[in-house]
Amino acid sequence: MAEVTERTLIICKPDALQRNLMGEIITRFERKGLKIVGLKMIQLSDVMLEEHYEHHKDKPFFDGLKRYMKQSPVLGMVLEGDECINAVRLITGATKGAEADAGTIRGDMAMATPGNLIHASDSLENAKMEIERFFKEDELFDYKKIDETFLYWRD
Ligand code: FUP
Repeated sequence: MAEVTERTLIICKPDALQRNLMGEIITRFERKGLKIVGLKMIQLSDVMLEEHYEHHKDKPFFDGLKRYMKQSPVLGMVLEGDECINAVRLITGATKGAEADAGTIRGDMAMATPGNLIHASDSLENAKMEIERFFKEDELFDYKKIDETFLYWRD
C-alpha cells in the first residue's frame, strides 16, 4: 500500500502551558520524525470551541470543557508525515490519562480530564476541517527537510 502524506492538527491545552510541558510535547513529535508545518499560540473563543467540540455540545461536561480551554492561550500545531493522523493518535494515547498506554503523552504525563494535555485530529476529514479552522493558508509552510532525502528513498 502506498503511504499517503497527511497533515494533522494538535492543540497543546492550557494544562500543557501551566505544567511547562509544551516543549516536551513538541520534542516527542519531532523525535518521531513528524514535520512541523504550522505553530502558533491561539486564544480560543466560545465560537471556535463550539465548532471544535461540536460532537460534545449536548454533554454535561461541555460548558466546563469550554471554560477549561479558555483559561490561557493554547499552542496550535500542524504536523505533516506519512499516515501521520494515526501515528499522532498513537503517540497521544487514550482520552483518559489513567487508561492511556504507558509511553504515550497522556499515559506518561496526564491523569485528569479535561486536563489531558493535547488534542489531536482523529480522522482525515476532521484534520482538514480543524486545520482550516485554526490556521490561515499563509501560516502553513512547505519546505524540505534533510531527512526526507536521507531516510526516505523515493525515486
Ligand atoms: P480525544 O479525541 O481523545 O481528545 O477525545 P474526545 O474528542 O472524546 O474528547 C475531547 C475532550 O473532551 C477531551 F480531551 C476532554 C473532554 N472530555 C471530558 O471532559 N469528559 C469526558 O467524559 C470526555 C471528554
